[in-house]
Amino acid sequence: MSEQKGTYGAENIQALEGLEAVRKRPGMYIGSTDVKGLHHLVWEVIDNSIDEHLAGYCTHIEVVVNKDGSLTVVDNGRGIPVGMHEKLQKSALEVVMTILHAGGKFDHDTYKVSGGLHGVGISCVNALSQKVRAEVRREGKIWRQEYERGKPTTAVDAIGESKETGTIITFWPDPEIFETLEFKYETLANRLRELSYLNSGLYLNLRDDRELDENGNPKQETFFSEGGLREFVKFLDESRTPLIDRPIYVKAKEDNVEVEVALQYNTGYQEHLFSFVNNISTRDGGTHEAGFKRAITRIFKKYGDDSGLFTKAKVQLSGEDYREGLTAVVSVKVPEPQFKGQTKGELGNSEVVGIVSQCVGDALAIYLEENPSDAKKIVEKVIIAARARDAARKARELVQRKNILTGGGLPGKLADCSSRDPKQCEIYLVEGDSAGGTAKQGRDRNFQAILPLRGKILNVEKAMEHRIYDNEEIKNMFTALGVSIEEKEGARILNIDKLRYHKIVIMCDADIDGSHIVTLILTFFFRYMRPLIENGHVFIAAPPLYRVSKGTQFQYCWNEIDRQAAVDGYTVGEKAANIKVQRYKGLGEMNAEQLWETTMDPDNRVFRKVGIDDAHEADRYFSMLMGDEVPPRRAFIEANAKYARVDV
Ligand code: 0RA
Repeated sequence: MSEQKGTYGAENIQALEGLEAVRKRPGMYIGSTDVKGLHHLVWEVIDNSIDEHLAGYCTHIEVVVNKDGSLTVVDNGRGIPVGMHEKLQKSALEVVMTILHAGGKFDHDTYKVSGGLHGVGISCVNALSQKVRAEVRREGKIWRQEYERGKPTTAVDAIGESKETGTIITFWPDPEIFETLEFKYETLANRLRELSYLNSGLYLNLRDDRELDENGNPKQETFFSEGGLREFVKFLDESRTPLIDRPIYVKAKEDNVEVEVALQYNTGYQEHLFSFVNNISTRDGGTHEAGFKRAITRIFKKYGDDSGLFTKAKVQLSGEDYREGLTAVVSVKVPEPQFKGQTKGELGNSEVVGIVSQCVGDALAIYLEENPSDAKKIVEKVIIAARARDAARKARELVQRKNILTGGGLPGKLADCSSRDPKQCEIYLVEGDSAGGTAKQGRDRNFQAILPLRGKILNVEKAMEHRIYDNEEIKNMFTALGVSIEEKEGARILNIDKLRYHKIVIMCDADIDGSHIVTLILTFFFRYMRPLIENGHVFIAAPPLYRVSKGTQFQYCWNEIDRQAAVDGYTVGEKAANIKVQRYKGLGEMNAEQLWETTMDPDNRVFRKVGIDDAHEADRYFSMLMGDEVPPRRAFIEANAKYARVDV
């Protein structure tokens, strides 16, 4: 624990606005009222506890999902102040809980770095909950107050004595506000894991009391990291082969900006860069990422030039080449972060570029000095990357030029649709020529195109880029979709201006092999056509698993529960006679009409929309699935549930 920082009492908290606004426009404060918004409430409460940790007063945080659907966050921080707020003549606890923006960020002694994107204050959680209970251990006592939809229903009562300090917040999210009230264990676990890496030394415990195992114990996990970002990078690269023994680690502070970075090179070809500002993921990067990239290029370029390795290699280098096979996490703590961009996922503070570049550059230079063999390995890899990029560009240009020469000809295997309005058009990427044939017969040719893909497409996670453009199936996808890769200042950009179909549907068998092919195709999209996923163009078709029939009546079923219900429905009295349950293993078992009815007809079909909800989780999964190690892959495919089911 750090030194005592002068106590922060009730007088530091100012009042700003009321809570009605939050209930009227919840989206403005927490983004949305869906499952994402629901979890935003949790992040908000945890952020406050994390602030206590950052201030040096909190070592343990526990999150409990309660049986009754409420959620509790317990911390051993200082406890929310309970003294009288002079101006408002109310307990500070009541002020913090019921007045918007009345956090603790009002004088400059209080160094609050968490929040930022969240940062709407715990009062928002109160406003959007049908009930909240706050329990504070402080000044020798246990204090409690309760609220309903943001309004106190009790006084701040002293209900007992305690020598400890800390805060316990329990909230029941309001069904009038949220579309769903169900907290997701995996979502909570992923965030707590991330927070443990970002805040080394902090214990984060998660317990789910809704579900008990066969011994009657709740599901629970503790997240704790001694090594912080170093361990984060190892976790991300779990299924890759490292180039150097251990991650390079940087920690420094300049002008009140804390910079922490860990980086590792692996034998692969992808760049995996994750950045955070005040513990919040910045998906779209920003000035801290820019500073990091600048340092990487500057330091390795100098090393390559000074050592003569670059002159000898005679290659043109670009910034990207320095980051091939690089996995890095950049975490900065900035006192007053400015978030930019539509989703506020980008850091805007311009002073941060120079600070990060300087801190990382200095540390890297020393590292390379002290570890010359690592330096050489990395620079040699950079040279290989530059050569490969050159080869990839040539291969790509060849494919793209050929297209132009043949009049932009579409692949011979494509059965195109007649509509030319991309908004209405759909393309089905179908595994195998035989299922492709059935789909061609079954489709509505006005707006549905079929592109059969032969067997397993290339595993792009393991292949070098130029090999990808040699692959027939991949070339077909580029030309059929009408998208192309362009290079701007050394960076590859996917041009989707001429996208020919706004729905791209992956249609594979509903078995393990089928889901393997789905993941292969998705890996390809994730790596090379990510904007199509980001813009919501990619879907996975879900063929039914069963056809339950009795006489001329029949029903398609997508899961076990429906199958059972269908069988029950056809069971007269105790008699289940003449009920036939057909299990569909592959698309090939359906005729054209059945395929249309169940999987392609917009009125009946079920699609899963592919999204990048949690970029680095997805990234890790893809690497795990397609990387060097096999065992984690199967487990994932079998548990495969990363994609939300939607009806389209
Ligand atoms: C305002 C001021 C101080 C702490 C907090 C709020 C606080 C809020 C939460 C929410 C969950 N856990 C929390 N822990 C603390 C500073 C207190 C001081 O100076 O003693």
